[in-house]
Amino acid sequence: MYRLLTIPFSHYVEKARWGLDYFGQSYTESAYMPLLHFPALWWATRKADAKGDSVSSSYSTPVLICGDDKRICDSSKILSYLDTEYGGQERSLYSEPGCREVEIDVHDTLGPHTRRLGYYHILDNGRVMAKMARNNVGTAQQWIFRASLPLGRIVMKKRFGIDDAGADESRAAVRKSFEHYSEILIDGRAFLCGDRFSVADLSFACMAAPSLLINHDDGYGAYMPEMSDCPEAATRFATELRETRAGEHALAMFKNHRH
Ligand SMILES: N[C@@H](CCC(=O)N[C@@H](CS)C(=O)NCC(=O)O)C(=O)O
Repeated sequence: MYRLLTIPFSHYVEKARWGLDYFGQSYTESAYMPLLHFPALWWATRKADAKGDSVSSSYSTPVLICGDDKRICDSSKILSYLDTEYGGQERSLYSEPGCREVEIDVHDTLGPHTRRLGYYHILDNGRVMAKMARNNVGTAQQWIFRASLPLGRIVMKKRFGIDDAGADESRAAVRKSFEHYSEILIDGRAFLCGDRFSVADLSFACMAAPSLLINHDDGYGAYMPEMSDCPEAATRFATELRETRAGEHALAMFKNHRH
């Protein structure tokens, strides 16, 4: 039985959760609101080789805790580990040519921007942030999170560069990525790489999710804000993206392959 340490609504976490579900592995989730995750992460990874990368720190989620006490830090490493353990020829997520390159590309160039935009749209809305906590973590954390939100906002804005200029930059980067993947899908193919569902489709769908406002009803594994709770700028952007080939593709991957 696995344990997954998470900030539950993170799209990097969703990638690992999707992998566990895809390979039919049972797991429990230890969920933390942002910043409240630090003590748990520190404790769980104190003997592990947790390193940050271009989009994250050594305190980033997801972390997979395996039965033999091994810790796997990073969504791509978790998927790759699960694939080696349970993939085989039939179920492998990595068999299609070019799929690993897509995974890396969307991790680096799409994921950080959809995250920044997601926070930009809701971080200052106390009611929506409280709803995120209420639907994702237990009562004690909800209270602490709400009490520490004024300070949390300052830290997170600084950490992720969340301001008007950052949002403009991220909107442009998300559009560029969607244009690129829409171009690939223009010939009507069902999957980004090769003939079957792969880590490319899974990763693109996850990294795109926050800007498409994909939520539980679309198949997302944690509570995300409903469209009706988001500011008009967010819903307008999501609607624009949902009308692209890449947007349709991400929604279809959640609908057809996220069980
Ligand atoms: N390379 C990492 C990125 C993970 C990541 O950036 N996680 C964010 C959630 S969106 C996080 O936990 N941030 C908190 C922190 O770094 O303190 C992965 O793919 O797992």
